[in-house]
Amino acid sequence: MTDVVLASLLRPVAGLKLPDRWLDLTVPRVMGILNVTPDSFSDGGALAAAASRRFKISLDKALAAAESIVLAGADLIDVGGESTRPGAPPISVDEELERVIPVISAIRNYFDVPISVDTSSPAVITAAATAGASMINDVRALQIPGALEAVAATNLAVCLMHMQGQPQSMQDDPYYQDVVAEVCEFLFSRKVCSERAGINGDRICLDPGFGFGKTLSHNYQILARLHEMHALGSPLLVGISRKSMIGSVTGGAPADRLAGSLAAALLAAIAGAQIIRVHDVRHTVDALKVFLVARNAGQAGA
Ligand code: 7PJ
Repeated sequence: MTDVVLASLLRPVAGLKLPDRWLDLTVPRVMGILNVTPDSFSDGGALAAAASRRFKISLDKALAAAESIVLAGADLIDVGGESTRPGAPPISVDEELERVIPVISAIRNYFDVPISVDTSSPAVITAAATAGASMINDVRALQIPGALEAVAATNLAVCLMHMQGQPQSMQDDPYYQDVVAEVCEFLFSRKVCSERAGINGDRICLDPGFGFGKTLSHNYQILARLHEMHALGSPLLVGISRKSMIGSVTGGAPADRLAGSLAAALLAAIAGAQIIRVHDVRHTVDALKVFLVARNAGQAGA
């Protein structure tokens, strides 16, 4: 009996409500990353470098990048204008609006893919909703004053992520007694705050925030115990792609971390993570196809 209760507590949530559709999460979904930052560590800021010369070029390039993400099989596309890598400088709201809103509108015009927007700013949240976004991906878990209300005033889904500290200093000396318990406590309290503010539970997903105020050991403890986080009762989103927790183990620059990233994506999928945020969409989609066929074969034989 205890096993049955435990199994139902840890059963992954089956879907997420987006404004215009129900995102079925009984199979793992892939979120493709589209950075529109000059200082993005993984693409060298190529898109925004073009933006500083002539905006139209940037928009064309952003659309081309979005197209390749969609053709590679992404289920969601995550547009981000603020770099949150360790030590990154903050940017102004105006600059963030200028970077992301035209890209959201353009993607919305050309593709049917749900758009997630990597932002913490209430003004960007509101503008992103108007421009046709489906989800807010907030590494600060809607803690900036006005952010909860801004999401609640829309019908957008939201991803609440855990971070210890702030991007500028989060890797200085991260400390936890029990990293999984503390991450879960934080996410649960942010979920409760969001629901109290009027955001329905079926619109919320949660993310442990790999690399955000965590040592290598913390990151791998979370990955190893990821399945426990289903007890939070929300879909789990994870971003491990090309991060230093991969590079520290395999060596290599971010662009050379594909195999390690795929191993981590697969481990997350086996643990029941429902949305995997990645740079290498095609390869991750392929890896997850193999995972799914094996999972279905196991279920058919059971
Ligand atoms: C994450 C993110 C993550 C969510 C970044 C990078 C650093 N959003 N934004 N989860 N990471 N939800 O892409 O490596 O792990 S920025």
